[in-house]
Amino acid sequence: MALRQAALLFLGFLLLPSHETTPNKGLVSLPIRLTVENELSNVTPESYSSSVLEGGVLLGALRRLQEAQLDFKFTVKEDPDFGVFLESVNGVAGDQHRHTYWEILSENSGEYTRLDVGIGCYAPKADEHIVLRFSKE
Ligand code: B12
Repeated sequence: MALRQAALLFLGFLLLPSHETTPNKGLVSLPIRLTVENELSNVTPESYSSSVLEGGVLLGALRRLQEAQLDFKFTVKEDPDFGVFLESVNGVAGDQHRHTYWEILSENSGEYTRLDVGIGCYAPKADEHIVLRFSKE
């Protein structure tokens, strides 16, 4: 009898989904808002909704959005010291010679704060409004 119970227990354990197959299990998904704007042209700002896992980084939210939304795309490049640099958004790329780049801000009650780390390190809070602004240095 004890052997049967042990066998059933073992079988149950085997059938349990592994961490890899359900990586998000138990983790809370936080909604965030994203606006893409261009300080250097008159293009109307685009607004999107995405989500990030609690404690997850902005890069994850951008990837999720890119997968879900055909009209949002971005590219990054790897910096040896600071990690992930946001290179282009919706086909518009920063250019070192023209001193243009994508600035990353957080907006709250009309106040804009420049993030002090890049998209690979910043962990957005629930309902945070992130602004990607094409700017000149
Ligand atoms: C100049 C500068 C910039 C310039 C770089 C272009 C240029 N014309 O050189 C611009 C304005 C584009 C820039 C942007 C940002 N920056 Co900056 N930047 C600097 C600064 C003051 C000097 C870098 C430099 O010239 N080094 C000398 C050259 C010879 O070395 P380098 O290795 O080639 O430098 C490159 C990297 O520093 C890279 N770079 C610059 N900033 C950032 C930020 C991130 C996240 C990454 C991955 C790479 C990166 O660009 C440089 C040129 O290619 C440093 C502070 C410092 N004293 O190092 C901050 C610094 C690197 N930046 C920082 C930040 C946070 C940002 C932004 C995220 C700010 C924002 N909220 O928008 C953005 C990046 C946004 C994005 N698109 O991903 C932080 C990074 C902190 C961190 N741990 O992630 C630093 C350390 C400033 C700080 N807060 O103390 N930055």
